[in-house]
Amino acid sequence: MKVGIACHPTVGGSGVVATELARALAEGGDEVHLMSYAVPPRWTWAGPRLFFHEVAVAQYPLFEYPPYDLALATKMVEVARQHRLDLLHVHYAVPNAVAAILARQILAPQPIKVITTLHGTDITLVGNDPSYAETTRFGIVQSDLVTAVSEALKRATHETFQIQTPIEVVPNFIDPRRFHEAIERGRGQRFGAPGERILAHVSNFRPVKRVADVVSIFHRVASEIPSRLLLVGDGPDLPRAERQARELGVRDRVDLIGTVANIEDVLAHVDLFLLPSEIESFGLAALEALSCEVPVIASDVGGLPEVIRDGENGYLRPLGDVEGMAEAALALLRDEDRRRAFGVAGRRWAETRFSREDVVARYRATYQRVVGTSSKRSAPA
Ligand code: GMT
Repeated sequence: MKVGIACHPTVGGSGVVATELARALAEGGDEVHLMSYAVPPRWTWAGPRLFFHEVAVAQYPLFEYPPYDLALATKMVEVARQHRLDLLHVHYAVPNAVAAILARQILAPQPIKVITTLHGTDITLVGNDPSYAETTRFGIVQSDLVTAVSEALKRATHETFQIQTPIEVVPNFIDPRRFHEAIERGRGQRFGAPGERILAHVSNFRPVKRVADVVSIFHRVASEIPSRLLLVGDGPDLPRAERQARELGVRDRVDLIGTVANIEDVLAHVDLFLLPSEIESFGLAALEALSCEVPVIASDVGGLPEVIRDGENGYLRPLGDVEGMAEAALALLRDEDRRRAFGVAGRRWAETRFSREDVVARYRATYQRVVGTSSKRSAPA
């Protein structure tokens, strides 16, 4: 199969999933052309069937906002014509789905299918904004097939847009080998002083992640047991988190790691992962923590209960329940046998439910199914 994949190259799970999927498909024999305005963070060369096409956005003094969606659609047309693509698989509906529908229209009569994978904020925060809602809805209903990364996101999409479009749930995935190797590499080494417990949070530090809750939970934990907090990633709320840590008197126990490509090598040294998000359609960062045998304390929202099993590999607490999350964290950190058992259970769960092999096979099956059907080109919205 010849597949074009479009994604956002910024730090965020959707770009990670698109890049990892591109690599897995290419390794499995498909020809994959990834399109974006920059190389995504986890991009590595994976052999002769994997290509990157940069979407160049022409600047002109007339444009205060250069039209990226048009440049992307143009690139899709160009790549699809040159390489005779069978389908375009876009990750994150805004604006990638509409760009793909436009490309499909321009390419006619050359047949090409459009699959849109919804990731979360493209529905819950951005796509439902009045300035994007109608075009997001159009992109979804006009796609030949739509997938969502969780049941919760599927429900949210149907409710938000009041549509009946069938949506297939294909979850995010991890490559168990990567995490297994990192655990092995990390054995016998530790961050911090002897006896210190290590908590971590990985995100793009946007308001939806509630980083203030992360720092408050850590402050509460650190007041009872020696511990450190690793803040991994970057984003607008990171300076505020740093300020909060200083005000609470724990700044010297908070390490800012920045954005890293080999997240598994950090997680391999972590005792507990915190994800108290406001909304989270899936929580790829939580899945990566579980894969490294790190239990997760998170808010009971969105798709997180589909990834974290309360009382088995972590704890879910109501949104904003900082005290409850701190108590849960302390309970695990004070009981090393239970923490380890949660860690082992988490990794087993991640490997059986979210393994790269199974999930990529599901995507491949959807490709084969959709390429064999007639296009939605003129379907009513
Ligand atoms: O978290 C974000 O705001 C970024 C967004 C993205 O582009 O990656 O994340 C969403 O997609 C991830 C990959 O499917 C999911 O794991 C995240 O849960 C989801 N974020 C939210 O729903 C807030």
